[in-house]
Amino acid sequence: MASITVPHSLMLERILAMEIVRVTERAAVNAARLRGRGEEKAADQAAVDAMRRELNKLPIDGTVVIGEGELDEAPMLFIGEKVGAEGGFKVDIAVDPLEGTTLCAKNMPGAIATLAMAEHGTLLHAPDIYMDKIAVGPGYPKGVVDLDAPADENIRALAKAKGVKPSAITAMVLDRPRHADLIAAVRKAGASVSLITDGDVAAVIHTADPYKTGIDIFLGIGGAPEGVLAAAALRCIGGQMQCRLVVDTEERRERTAKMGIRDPRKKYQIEDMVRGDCLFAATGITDGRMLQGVRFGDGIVETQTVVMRSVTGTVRWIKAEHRQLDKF
Ligand code: VTB
Repeated sequence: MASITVPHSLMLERILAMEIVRVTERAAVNAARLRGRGEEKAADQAAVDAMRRELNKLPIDGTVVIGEGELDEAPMLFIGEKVGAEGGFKVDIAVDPLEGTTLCAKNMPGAIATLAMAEHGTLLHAPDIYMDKIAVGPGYPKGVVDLDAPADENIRALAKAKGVKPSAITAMVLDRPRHADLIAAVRKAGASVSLITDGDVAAVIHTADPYKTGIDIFLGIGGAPEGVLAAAALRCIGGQMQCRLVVDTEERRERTAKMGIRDPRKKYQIEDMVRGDCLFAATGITDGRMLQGVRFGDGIVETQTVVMRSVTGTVRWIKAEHRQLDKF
């Protein structure tokens, strides 16, 4: 019989790609039970509890590097927390058990449970501050858009590279007063702006498939932890992303330094935020452009998850019917 030699670490990583689906599924189901109740904290806690429980069943020696905050402010899945069953594969984990707490509390589209996993020491330890971001999908020449270029220039460059007029480009931007000038500039360049109230991890991922999502580019300032998660997804599916932390106060400078970041003005590329191969998973909590939310049926709970693996670039859309969620 022919034997195939696959390194142990690669086999484990391949198995984990399926295992992490269970983690985001459980977090999504728990949060979904609290959809529309106006209780952001309770829904977040429910997602955190489930995610932590499931992570602790995995054969990993994991460290949370992007999590719910520092130890003193987050009781669970805090930055630096160890997760996983003993003696496993050494990994770093970025989690956002409930990305879009407000979306879930108001039962609005786009809340997801998400995580990324990578070899130990390869994920950027981003503080929970703002990050300026620009992202486009795969297939464009490298450097087609630039974080430091004016928005109208980026729109024109992207349109040219896509072979369309700027009017055929749609930019997704978080609906915040801080983006007033940015939104005006994008519109002035002729492009359309699709505003979202929350959920910029999914927004960045949308750029990878403009035909399906209608989104060509993500622009603007969102959370830094969300930036690292989105970078992990783009590392798997392709695309370009540039980011820079917004370190505008002394307090933020200190927190950034505490994370081991020496140059707070650094312009990050995807490879700086996710330095090796990674896994990414997200499960829908409420219905969104990308994922269907959790459906509670008669004895069946349905979830939809996307899971990606950078080693092969495989993207799986997993629709699951859970019949006995309370069993191990
Ligand atoms: C964004 C958004 C997230 O935080 O990253 C945002 O995509 C940034 O913070 O869903 P502000 O709300 O202060 O603008 C979230 O809303 C998550 O909290």
